[in-house]
Amino acid sequence: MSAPVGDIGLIGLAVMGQNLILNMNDKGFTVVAYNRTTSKVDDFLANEAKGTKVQGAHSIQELCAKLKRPRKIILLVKAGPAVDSFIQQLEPYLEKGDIVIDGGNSHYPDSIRRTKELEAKGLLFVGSGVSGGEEGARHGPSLMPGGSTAAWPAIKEIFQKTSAQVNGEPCCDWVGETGSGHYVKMVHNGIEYGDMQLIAEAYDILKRGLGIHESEIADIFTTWNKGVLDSFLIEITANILKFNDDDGEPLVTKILDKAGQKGTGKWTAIAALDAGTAVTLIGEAVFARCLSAIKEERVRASKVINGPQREPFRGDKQQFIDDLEQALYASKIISYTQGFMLMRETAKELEWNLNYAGVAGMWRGGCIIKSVFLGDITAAYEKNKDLESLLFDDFFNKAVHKAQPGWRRVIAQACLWGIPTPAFSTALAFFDGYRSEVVPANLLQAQRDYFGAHTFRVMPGKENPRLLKGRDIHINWTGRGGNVSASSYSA
Ligand code: NBP
Repeated sequence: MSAPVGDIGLIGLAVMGQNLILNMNDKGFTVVAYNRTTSKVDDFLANEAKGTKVQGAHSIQELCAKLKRPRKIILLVKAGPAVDSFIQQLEPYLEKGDIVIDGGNSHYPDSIRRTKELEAKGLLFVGSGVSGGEEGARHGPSLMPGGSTAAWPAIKEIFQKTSAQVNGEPCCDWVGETGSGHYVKMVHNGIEYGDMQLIAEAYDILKRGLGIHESEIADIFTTWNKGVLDSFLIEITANILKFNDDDGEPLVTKILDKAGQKGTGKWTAIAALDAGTAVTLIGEAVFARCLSAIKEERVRASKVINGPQREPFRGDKQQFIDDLEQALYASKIISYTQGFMLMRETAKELEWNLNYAGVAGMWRGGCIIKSVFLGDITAAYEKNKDLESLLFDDFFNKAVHKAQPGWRRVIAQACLWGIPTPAFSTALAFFDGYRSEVVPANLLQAQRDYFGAHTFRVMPGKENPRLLKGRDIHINWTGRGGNVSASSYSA
């Protein structure tokens, strides 16, 4: 057999796989393509890949034989058992130091497991987030690789050349250990849910609150896209709002208000609950989709439950629109603050050394949440890699302070109108909770001790012989209960 020529192999010739192969080919790499249904290999070579350097393989053995060492093989197949099945099929043909990369939307616990299993066999595993859909895969996605750290030098050039570039910098860097690449991709998807929900709430306020027509709202979004909100999602929102149906009506007004979801936002919300981190905005964004999904019930409710009489807006309209821009910006800062808090908490628990500046950099281009704003997050973490929260960074601290008055006015007005703003409101509630030295959890602790003898700790400075510092204290609140505290029952 002739000497191996392939720089990298790719399994899975559906939309993502085919486009990523053509992208890697454009960047000068020789890719060997394989698919379970092997007729798709021939179709691909005869059509989309015609005239390129792409090689085909009709068996796993042939694929492995055609690759230079260490072998690098990307799987772009349906997440789940198909990934494990291919890893199993590959193993007999791989050698020590070869690298298996899963570029699908796998759940991070699977990537943690796969890294451990392959490393135990002398192989390397990378779980890489790939974002940007078909377009990104073809012209430059955001790539978020993590897993066996020893694999990075071998795949770095291919990954960084294939990814999107912003100001000459690749939207790809090493994320960290084991499942961290897929973890970061999951948080990215959750943040995408949050960004989309915030934009939808701004649209609702402009439409139902101020009574502005879609074409004019499109102009507002176009203006916002030139400022701090400059991002792909704001840009496409303006385009969507301008798009009319054949009768001249904005097409968006004819789309059923029932949102779907594939579950990655839900994964993020569940991960946040598991980590005990208040990622409230993504949670609300997921719940807003759930509420949208019960359309028929909402229609029935709308007939029997009244809200406030919606008064026409009598204030300064342009000022309110500027306030709304600031509300959107501040809420977005909170959402990213929460997302990074979650990654930090999980990294601590799983002992990952996450590259936070790199994570924000990877999201700057090639993906749905790409924005100028992410450059500011990169700068914040470059200044201080151990930043506790974005709100401690000077730039973001000033930004939320500036946005605060308008943010509050918008939410207050939306409440008076009866227009729901779950994402805006939860962001402000988090902000007010986060900046509160004292929250009413003292009363919660008292209640827990009263009904369940769960004990509490004394507030610094309030100690006395009954309330001793550093002790779990139980009080006999009623004089009827005993003095024994609980160790298992919790509420
Ligand atoms: P699909 O997710 O539709 O997967 C199609 C590929 O999986 C085909 O190669 C198919 O082989 C293979 N496959 C299936 Br389906 N079941 C299999 C099994 N049991 N054993 C072996 N192979 C199996 O493709 P995609 O939309 O290109 O996405 C690929 C991955 O990238 C997925 O994990 C997806 O979640 C992720 N992703 C997709 C996007 C996007 O915008 N589409 C974006 C980012 C990430 P066959 O041809 O023989 O049926």
